[in-house]
Amino acid sequence: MDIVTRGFVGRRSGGDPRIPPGQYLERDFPVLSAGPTPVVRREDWTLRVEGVDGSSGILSWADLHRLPVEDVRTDIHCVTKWSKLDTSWRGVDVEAVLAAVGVGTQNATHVLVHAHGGYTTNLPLADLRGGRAWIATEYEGASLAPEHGGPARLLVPHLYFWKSAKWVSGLQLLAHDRPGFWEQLGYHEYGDPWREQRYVGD
Ligand SMILES: Nc1nc2c(c(=O)[nH]1)N[C@H]1C(S)=C(S)[C@@H](COP(=O)(O)O)O[C@H]1N2
Ligand SMILES: [Mo]
Repeated sequence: MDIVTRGFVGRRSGGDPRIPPGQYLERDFPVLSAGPTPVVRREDWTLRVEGVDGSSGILSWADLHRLPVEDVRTDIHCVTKWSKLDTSWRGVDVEAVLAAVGVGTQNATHVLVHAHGGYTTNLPLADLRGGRAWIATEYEGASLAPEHGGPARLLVPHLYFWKSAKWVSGLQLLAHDRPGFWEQLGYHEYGDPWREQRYVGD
């Protein structure tokens, strides 16, 4: 029964194998924010990385732009069931950010990501490493719009999009997992769209 249902959804979305189970193809770019769009000027933007031992380092907008930038073409998947294919971004690999701030990652297993406005989300440190996560500052060739997280957001496209914190302000390294905003409200601690990990227990 499960297989029949998924097959049907697959045909409805054009049968594109890049659309995960239960998702549909979206051509617009919906805005999903749990609160108002905070006004964060580039010159005020900072990213604070805090280690398990309390050590910390801060990156300014200028610091971020001294790091190598990458162009990323990727699909994104929101837990509210839209997926968008072939989106293009420009950003800095989180791996390069961690190396630049020089905060030790030993003993860290997870990260609580912080954003201006108070939003948080958690994920394993490993998912921010290995060229799979970026601090994104451009979308489709233009500065990232404020409602989509400008001046800078996290981009972790292999997980549901709620993990990609807009207006990112901090990466807090943790020795134990700790739930973020949606995770405290019953959303999955990991959120793999290919395994439909929408809610706790999925
Ligand atoms: N700071 C912050 N980041 C956030 C959110 C939010 O409410 N606040 N919403 C999340 C959710 S649920 C999704 S689907 C995406 C939406 O990004 P978009 O508005 O650019 O489509 O941002 C994620 N990052
Ligand atoms: Mo979402």
